[in-house]
Amino acid sequence: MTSWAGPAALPGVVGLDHIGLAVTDLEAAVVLHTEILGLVLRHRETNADQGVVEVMLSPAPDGPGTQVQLVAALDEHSPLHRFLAHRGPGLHHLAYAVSDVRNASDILLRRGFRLLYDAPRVGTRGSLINFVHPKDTGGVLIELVESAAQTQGQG
Ligand code: KFV
Ligand code: CO
Repeated sequence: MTSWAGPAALPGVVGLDHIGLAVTDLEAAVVLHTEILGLVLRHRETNADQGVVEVMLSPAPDGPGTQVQLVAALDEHSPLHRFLAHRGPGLHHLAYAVSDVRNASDILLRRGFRLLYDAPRVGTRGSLINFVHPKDTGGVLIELVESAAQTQGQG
């Protein structure tokens, strides 16, 4: 029988925010996801701290829902550049929406997971983000996202 979250499980996971895809050619990936797959382009942003240019797309025309994030390396110092050189384009990370990224990170830290940052950093649309090391999570880089609306107490 499948068990639901027990008392020791991470609190405040409120959804699957986005799936991150590492791409080498951002414009070609945008064409694939919009003109061929029919997703809606929602947002484009450069995040120098993360070393990426990113595009957010949504499969739902009437609401954002879970999004697809295309991430391309900004330069050769980017972690994306390293990933693409070693593994090539493809699935890069899963981003869970959490109600409180500091709390979620602290809980995971106390349980022995490696968080990439001591304090949250700025992600898409002013969100606060942290990552759990993929070697601690079955080979999947997990991003924790607290949206700017949540940070401002609006959601
Ligand atoms: N998924 C799974 N495994 C990965 C991985 C990934 N994304 N990246 C690296 N690895 C594996 C890699 O294959 C290797 O395993 C090991 O981790 C170390 O890789 O068995 P192997 O081959 O030894 P390295 O040495 O290539 O990488 P490292 O220098 O250790 O860096 C890995 C990591 C996860 C620490 C680095 O990529 C990182 O700092 N990532 C966090 C920042 C990031 O990825 N930003 C881009 C997304 S920005 C975003 O999503 C935003 C802004 N947002 O708001 O949503
Ligand atoms: Co992301």
